[in-house]
Amino acid sequence: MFWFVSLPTLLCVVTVSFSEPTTCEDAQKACSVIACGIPVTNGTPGGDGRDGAKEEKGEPGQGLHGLQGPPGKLGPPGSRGAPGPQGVKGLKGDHVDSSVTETKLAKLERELRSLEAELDHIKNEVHTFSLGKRSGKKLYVTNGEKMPFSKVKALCAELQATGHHKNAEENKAIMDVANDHAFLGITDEATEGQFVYVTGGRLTYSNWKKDEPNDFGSGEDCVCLQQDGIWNDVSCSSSFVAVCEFPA
Ligand SMILES: [Ca+2]
Ligand SMILES: [Ca+2]
Repeated sequence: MFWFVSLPTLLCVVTVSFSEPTTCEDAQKACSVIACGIPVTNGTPGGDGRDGAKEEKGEPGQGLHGLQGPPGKLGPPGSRGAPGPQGVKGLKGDHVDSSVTETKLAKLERELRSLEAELDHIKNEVHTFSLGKRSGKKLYVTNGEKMPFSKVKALCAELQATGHHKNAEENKAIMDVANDHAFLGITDEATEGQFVYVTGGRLTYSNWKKDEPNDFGSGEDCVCLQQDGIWNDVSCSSSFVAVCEFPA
């Protein structure tokens, strides 16, 4: 009888008797014929030998870079972003409206014409009620108040009065409008005894009382027109009617 004992690396074919050898050596001793060897069978096909072991990645090459190509096509528009925060409110601008300007100008013109008419009316009233007296091209006006000469000068300057009487007719006009003793715009404050107009210039007409001007007492540097039309030098601090002269 033949037993085949298969082992991973050893196949032992033994022709033996009924005694039971445990190894080939035992069988060699016990068997008349012993054949020992490695069984040969057909193996799997080998590789083609081309695939070697994978090597590590090599260093970059040293060749020249090519020129940069043209820009690519414009991509599609992106989605609309969220609205930003509200800005600060700006200052109110100037509104130019020519129609408004013309309206204002027309209103000013109407007011100017109204003032001119009112001024003419006042001039007529002054003349009618003897608050003023016209003489030639001059108009003499008074408010009827008595005051020191310094206030008379300030009042007439504020009213932009001009000039002073320079003849008998104008002297009478002042006498009539004042209806009292009045200051004339004449003084010798700058040089004693040398009377001049307060607006400048030497006198071209005078109507002094006898023995005047006498610079009486502590001094008299202003001139008073008496109700009889003659002149007397008096103290500038005395109070007499103020009369101012305007072009008629
Ligand atoms: Ca004097
Ligand atoms: Ca005098």
